Parts: sequence; structure tokens; C-alpha cells
Amino acid sequence: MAAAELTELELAIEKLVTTFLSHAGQEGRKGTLTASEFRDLVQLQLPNLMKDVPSLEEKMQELDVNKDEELKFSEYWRLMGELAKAIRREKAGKK
Ligand SMILES: [Ca+2]
Repeated sequence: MAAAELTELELAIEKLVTTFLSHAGQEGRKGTLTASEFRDLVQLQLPNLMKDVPSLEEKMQELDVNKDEELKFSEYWRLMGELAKAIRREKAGKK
């Protein structure tokens, strides 16, 4: 990107993207997360926010709207949206 220093928000958005890409590139297709890539991503990057998820298999099935057993970026993005909403609810003190 440009030489200008990115803001914290810009860096956070970039991090959302680069985290997806680095995990998606581990095996199989470069642009999607397989079940094991998804598991690694959750265990390494989301251990706190996802600790109450009872089954990663079920979570993945729920996110995998096109049912190809991989998560593409838009499906990963849904998860980011869910987690962001959970944080917002917590910070707003329920509701
Ligand atoms: Ca992949």
C-alpha cells in the first residue's frame, strides 16, 4: 500500500484479510479455508472469542453457505461479522 502510515482501523482491516490469506494458503486451494485450515485459524487466532463454540465442525457447516466444505472469503467474513457483533453487544452491556 501507499507509504502513508495506516491507521489502527486500517491495520485491523488489513489484518482480517492477511490472516485469512495466510491460513487459506496452507493447503488445497489458495483462496479458501479447508476444515483443517479453519481449525488452525480458530485455534491460533481466535482462541478467546471462539472458546464457547461447542463444535467447530458444526460451526464450519453453518458458515459454509455454498456447501463446498471449504470457507471462501465471504463465508469467513460472516464469522468476522458475528464475532464483531458479539463484542459490540458485550461493550454495550447486553442487548
Ligand atoms: Ca486452502
